[in-house]
Amino acid sequence: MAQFRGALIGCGFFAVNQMYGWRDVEGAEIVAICDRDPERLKIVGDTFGIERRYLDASELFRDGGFDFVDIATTVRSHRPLVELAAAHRLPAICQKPFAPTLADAKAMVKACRDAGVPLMVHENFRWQTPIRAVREVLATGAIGTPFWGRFSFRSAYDVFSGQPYLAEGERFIIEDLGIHTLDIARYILGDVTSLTARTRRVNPRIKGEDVATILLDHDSGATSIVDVSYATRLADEPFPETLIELDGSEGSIRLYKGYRLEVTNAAGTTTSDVAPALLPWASRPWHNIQESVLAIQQHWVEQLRSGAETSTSGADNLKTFALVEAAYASAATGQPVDVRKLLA
Ligand code: NAD
Ligand code: 89V
Repeated sequence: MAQFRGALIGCGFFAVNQMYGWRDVEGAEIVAICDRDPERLKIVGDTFGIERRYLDASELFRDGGFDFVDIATTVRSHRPLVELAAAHRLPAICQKPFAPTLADAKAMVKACRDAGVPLMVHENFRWQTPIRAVREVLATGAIGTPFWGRFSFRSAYDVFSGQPYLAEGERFIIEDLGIHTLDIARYILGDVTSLTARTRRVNPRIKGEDVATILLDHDSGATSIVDVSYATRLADEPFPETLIELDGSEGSIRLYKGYRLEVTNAAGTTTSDVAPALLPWASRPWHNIQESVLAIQQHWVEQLRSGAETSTSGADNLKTFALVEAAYASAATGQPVDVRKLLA
């Protein structure tokens, strides 16, 4: 099978998962890496045996010798790096959050479209085993037509120890974590017409909001709630599980903590274990996320080979990113926001 050659830019905290993922993916390998921090470049280069190492992304692109680029840097560099990839007519994967603003994200989609190259946002949460299990049950019609949902991520996990920059931004939980939860809401219940959001900051040691409650109106007529918190101390810490409740015309679905899926309808209640695999390189509690990294990267290779659009293409992710912008706008004004206007 033909092997796609990739270059990875950004060798930080999360990129290590992506590098393990690439090691396991069938049909692709990373042949070059880049980070402006020589220490990170050395750690990742030595760990994964990558000889071609660059401190500067322009030099990496100038030398070439790869078929796609995987951008694993933090958000400020996403637009310039995606535009660099487009300028070199190279397919690109870009980590979430897609961009600092929706205007930047739209420009990135246009740059890749104009260059005729695929762009995928590394929005991996919809690739988690339990999330896919919920969507599969829904697709069987077991609960009829869904009319209400709740997508909930509440935790007191110290996310700042691994990602200290999260404490420093004006925006925190919606942009960093809620973006995943909003994407899951779209993935399960479809696109959104309008939303209303409330936020607050509980932890005084951080700059941005660490609690958000968002009410979504879906195209289908369903209503859902996305609620996220890093200020919720629980007896049994659920990080990084997204819990889901869905009510439909014929029954209900519940995804409980511990990856327990419960489906109730006229036939009764069935319960199943939808826990993710613990990959050899993964560690609890991150294994759910780590498995989804492998899954999304394998999906990228398959779509690259077939020429089909990826599930979380740039164009698709604009609709998730618009929810992030809408949530901040709604929280600031106290008013609902028409999401369709942002996307027009
Ligand atoms: P990090 O700060 O640990 O790593 C980023 C690395 O990129 C750093 O080593 C930095 O030196 C390098 N870098 C930044 N700009 C660069 C540039 N222009 N050229 C070359 N190198 C550059 O950050 P992180 O925690 O690994 O997060 C990276 C991205 O991954 C963020 O966008 C974050 O939101 C995302 N992330 C996603 C998930 C997920 O589940 N999808 C989880 C964690 C982080
Ligand atoms: O997605 C992220 O960037 C991470 C985490 C998975 C912990 O939310 O912050």
